[in-house]
Amino acid sequence: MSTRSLVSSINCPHCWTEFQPAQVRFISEHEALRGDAVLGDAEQMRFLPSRFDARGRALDPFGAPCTRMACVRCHLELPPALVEIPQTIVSVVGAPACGKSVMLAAASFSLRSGLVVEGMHYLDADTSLNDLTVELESSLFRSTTPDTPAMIAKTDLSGRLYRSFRSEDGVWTAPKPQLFEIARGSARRMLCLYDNAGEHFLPGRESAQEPVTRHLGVSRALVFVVDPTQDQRVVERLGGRDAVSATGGGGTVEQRQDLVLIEAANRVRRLRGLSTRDPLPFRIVIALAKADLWAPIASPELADAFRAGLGRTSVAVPRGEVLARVHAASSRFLEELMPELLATARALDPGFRLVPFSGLGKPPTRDAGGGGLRIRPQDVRPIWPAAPLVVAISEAEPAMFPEYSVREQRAS
Ligand SMILES: Nc1nc2c(ncn2[C@@H]2O[C@H](COP(=O)(O)OP(=O)(O)O)[C@@H](O)[C@H]2O)c(=O)[nH]1
Ligand SMILES: [Mg+2]
Repeated sequence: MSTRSLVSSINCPHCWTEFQPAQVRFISEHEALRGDAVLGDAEQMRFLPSRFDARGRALDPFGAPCTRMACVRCHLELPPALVEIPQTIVSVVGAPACGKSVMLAAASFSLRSGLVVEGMHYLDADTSLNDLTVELESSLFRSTTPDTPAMIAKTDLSGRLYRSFRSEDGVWTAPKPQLFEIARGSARRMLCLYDNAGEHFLPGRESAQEPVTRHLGVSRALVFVVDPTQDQRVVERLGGRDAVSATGGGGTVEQRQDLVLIEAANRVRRLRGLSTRDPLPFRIVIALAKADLWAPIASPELADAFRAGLGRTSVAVPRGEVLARVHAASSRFLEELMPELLATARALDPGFRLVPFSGLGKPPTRDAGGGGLRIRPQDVRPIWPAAPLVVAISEAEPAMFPEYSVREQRAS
């Protein structure tokens, strides 16, 4: 029998309870064991095994061998790899309609292609759990009708994206994690992401029993998605509200995205018991979305990289020195048009990183019928869609991605 090395502790990706691998519950297989105290009558009973068969499988009270595992507290199923591979939770946060869902779909689709980072493998850890990402990808990136215009639906505030469980202290809601196994050389990590609705990050929107943004208390990096086209000053430079909102920009919304960032940082501190003087426990990566729209007014270099309609896809993460130049150019752009966002980021994390990207690569259009914005899947040309996530993972796991760490950039 091969020896397995276990992680020292697991953070449940559903409810974030921390526990030791030896405490993991198993999901019973015998049909007489239907009904679970936490998940209700429709689910198989969860149990802490005391008997195992010769192959090391847990035996349920009726003697059936079991291999599916579940969390100690919420009893929701865990991919078995979680007991062996350390987990990296990355929080993706941003105001409503800033482009989070499009980014997640474009990033996971391109990461699967193997073309994003040399030598990096990326697999779904659990296809049934990852149905959200798979569904997001299928509307724009794997469409069976690539010439029919489509768009990703607005992320629900409740419903399918969340599951409920009962614990001693009431009924809780947990967002569905999307889990990927990433491997490079001999290093392996479980990457855990969530697609929250942007409304959940607006100040005052979190309730205790619906801890849908509580991943901020355990995550190893923060990807804060900013849509520059939601800012009035950018809107003016791009020809006004109507022009911007007709191309996928946030021309009709006016949100103080710097306040959403402050709210996220406050939640990070509150959930970890940090004082306002303590530095944040991770790096902030600011993902500047929809660069196809605003790069032309930002700098010639960015304009060149993101020229809309150029018809080329570029999913590989740019090299460290390109990332450094793009950070500097984006910083000058924000300094001029969104200085309070830049100042907020700098105050929260002096080492913050700016990474522009475009999930669609070109603007969607409104169909003649006056419906919503759509784009033909065959026209989608993501540019650097996974770069913000990869930079965030490289900040959390620098040994795995040395070429994107800041140390490397400064040396070059
Ligand atoms: N021009 C352009 N528009 C985008 C892009 N990504 C998203 N959009 C538009 O922004 C809208 C909101 O995007 P979505 O990902 O649903 O935002 P979320 O609320 O943050 O998840 C979409 O319906 C598109 O119209 C992009 O890369 N370029
Ligand atoms: Mg969304």
